[in-house]
Amino acid sequence: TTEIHPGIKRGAFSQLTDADVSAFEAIVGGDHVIKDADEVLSYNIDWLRICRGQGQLVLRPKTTEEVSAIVRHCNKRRLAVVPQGGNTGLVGGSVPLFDEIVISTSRMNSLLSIDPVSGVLVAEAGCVLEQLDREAASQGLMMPLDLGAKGSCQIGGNLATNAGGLRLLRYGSLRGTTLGLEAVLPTGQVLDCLTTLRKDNTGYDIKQLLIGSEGTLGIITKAAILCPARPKSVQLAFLGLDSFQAVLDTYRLARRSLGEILSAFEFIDSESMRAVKKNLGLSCPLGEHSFYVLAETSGSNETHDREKLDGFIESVMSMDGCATDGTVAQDAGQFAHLWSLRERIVESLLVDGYEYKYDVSLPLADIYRLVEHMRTRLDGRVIRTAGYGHLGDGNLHLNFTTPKFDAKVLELIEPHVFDWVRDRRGSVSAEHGLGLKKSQYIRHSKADFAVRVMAEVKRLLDPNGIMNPYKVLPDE
Ligand code: FAD
Ligand code: S2G
Ligand code: ZN
Repeated sequence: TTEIHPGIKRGAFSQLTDADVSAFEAIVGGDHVIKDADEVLSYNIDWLRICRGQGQLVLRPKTTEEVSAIVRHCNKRRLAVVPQGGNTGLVGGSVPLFDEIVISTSRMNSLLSIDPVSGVLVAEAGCVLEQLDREAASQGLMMPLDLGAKGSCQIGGNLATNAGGLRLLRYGSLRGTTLGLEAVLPTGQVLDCLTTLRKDNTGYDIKQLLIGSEGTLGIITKAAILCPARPKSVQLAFLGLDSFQAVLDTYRLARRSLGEILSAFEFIDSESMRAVKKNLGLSCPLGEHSFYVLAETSGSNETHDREKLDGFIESVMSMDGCATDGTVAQDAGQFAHLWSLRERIVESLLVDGYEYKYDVSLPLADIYRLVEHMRTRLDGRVIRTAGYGHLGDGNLHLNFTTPKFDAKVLELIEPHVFDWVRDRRGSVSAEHGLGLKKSQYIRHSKADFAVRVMAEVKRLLDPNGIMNPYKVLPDE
């Protein structure tokens, strides 16, 4: 972290005392107050292993009441805290920067209810996404989001980061599929907005403030999510294309010919594919292409869906300069393998060494121009410049790798890449949030007055600034 943020100073928070530790033990029980340095270490290091904090204490509460009592104590004592779910966040938001106390939601993992008729699932924040999707499947439902991190990320963290993922194209964002939530505010007060109603137009929709707040406005403890019916038929086409224009033309065709059953449209460039093949030993069923596309359909009638998908593939293959190669997953194994080529890119890039990650929204026509521009700018300085992502959402994942952190490479990338995005009215963070790493670029995507209103809201809800300090809002 010091490599990335040499300038940030520890805020005027209290230091932890033995009396604090005893108070926490009285709240959650000694077994759930972690002081052992080795055990605490993993809670201080982020998934990318780039950020490493100096937190000395991890608390693992079981109930909302315990979270409330902990936060009330911390607020009174001005002890800084960082909420942590699955710790799969990619912007340094989930780990301490200095000695903040980690409040882990991992023990708050009860599924509270699923209504198979309305599709409403109510769960505690610490439920792992994949676990909830399994529970939903048992009722003929599915979670409205899917991420490569599903095996570890928790629904509380998904809400806090307003995670997008592979299904957003079809099911929208959590802002639309979250009906209610309960949270503990930085003063320790419990905010109960846990409705399960689809319509409730009574006053300001405060839950939306907490969604995407990355743990800076409170700790989400429960959520009510609207789950779609689990599709009876899911098909996956994997195409090889030789230009980004062909990727755009194929997407246009997919929207027109697959229409309502299109559930995901992801692209992978040749550098990304090389990384998963070389670094993870995964095989690609197609030959060498400049781009690969995964087009997934989810519907209720296999014959109908296959007919539409076959028709789409035929038109794409017959269109000049479009896809030159393609295959359709024939069974669950092939389906999972094709998706792993996309979902494991981030893991494959980590094998190169240090990963500089950029998650941006851009007008579709600009998406690959940025990759080519940066590839030229960094020519010879990096192992790889990889471009892939959620094309349907206009969301590019642009990653560079070097054997180890290189300050000169970072200087070549930032702020240039963010200026380039800002000049094309894109967003410097499409779905991962700002966390620690990108907070100083918030004004590249938000007007100054809007940032000032955010700071007012933060001051109102967190008067002592103890909730995940140094994150999201620039540290003025
Ligand atoms: P954490 O990493 O623990 O925390 C993330 C942030 O939320 C932190 O700021 C933390 O303080 C805060 N937080 C956590 N829990 C709570 C809570 N209960 N209340 C309040 N604040 C809380 N993200 C996407 O959007 N789309 C993707 O496609 C995607 N794919 C990924 C693939 C891989 C392999 C990996 C490693 C990550 C991916 N991510 C993706 C990023 C990450 O998984 C998401 O941001 C996820 O939502 C984080 O959930 P988490 O439980 O791990 O949260
Ligand atoms: C994805 C997470 C990993 C990355 O794979 O969709 O959101 O590489 C990303 O940024
Ligand atoms: Zn993503």
